[in-house]
Amino acid sequence: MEYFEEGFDWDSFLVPYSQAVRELALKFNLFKSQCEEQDGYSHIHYVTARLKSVNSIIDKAKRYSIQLNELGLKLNDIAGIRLVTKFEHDVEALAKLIELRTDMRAVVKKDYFSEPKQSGYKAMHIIVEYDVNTVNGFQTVLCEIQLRTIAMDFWASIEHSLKYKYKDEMPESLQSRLVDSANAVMGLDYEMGKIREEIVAAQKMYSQKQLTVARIAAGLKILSNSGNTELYRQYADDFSKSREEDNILQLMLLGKELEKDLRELNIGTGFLV
Ligand code: 0O2
Repeated sequence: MEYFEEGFDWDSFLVPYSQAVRELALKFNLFKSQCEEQDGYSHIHYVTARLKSVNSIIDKAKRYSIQLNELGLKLNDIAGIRLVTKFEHDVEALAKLIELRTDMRAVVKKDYFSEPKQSGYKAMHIIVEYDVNTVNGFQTVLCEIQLRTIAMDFWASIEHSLKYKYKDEMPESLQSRLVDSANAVMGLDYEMGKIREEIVAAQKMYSQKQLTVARIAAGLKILSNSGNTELYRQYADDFSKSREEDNILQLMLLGKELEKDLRELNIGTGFLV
């Protein structure tokens, strides 16, 4: 099969995929930060994105006997997004959220959670159709969104490089050690899942505290710049005390009061605690 035909321009072919990868990475990163700001917790721990290299595309196309003119329809991971989560629970929640999105259409779901691969690989893959508008017009491309836990991501990245090193000739002893370590990963994910609620609550409290402290500090700066020295001193003292006592409730109340006073003084528009 010839993958370097005259007239076939790989760079142009990859433009919409490259755009899809960048747009989707941005969207999922925004989703992550909005959830953190709003709820103090995001199902996404981090996002990675990659465009498959021409070399890997050709290798895979050869493996599956995919013709050059069939790549767009039959190779669904040219554009790849990976959403790494802390817990398996987050994977399920994210899969549901992806299916509800209106800017992409989930067309295939591969559930390697219910049925892990023989290698030990455990993840959820969702193939979506995604519309891009490039300078050359509109195009719908397929993109593979992989959802996996941080523990499985660690295992998979190691296993992937070993697979790359050994191709199809990985020694059996190494294969079986990898299966053992995949089982250990599954055990870890299971154990962490059991204390998930406690961990999530602690994280929410921590980010709520960070946010409140940052906002009070911003409010205090506004107050200081406005010349209300006495009120500033009073708030600054209460702020230091609440911080020292590590009293989140007191900090939140202080923030609310500061917000009210700034409003009444007609300064610091947009300051919210
Ligand atoms: P890269 O470098 O990530 O692009 P395939 O399993 O690839 O022959 P299919 O049906 O397209 O066929 O695959 P699937 O199940 O959707 O998986 C594609 C991608 O999932 C792989 O991409 C890997 O990223 C990941 N993956 C699947 N199985 C395993 C596994 O056993 N171990 C690891 N580490 N990753 C896996 P590529 O093309 O391999 O590579």
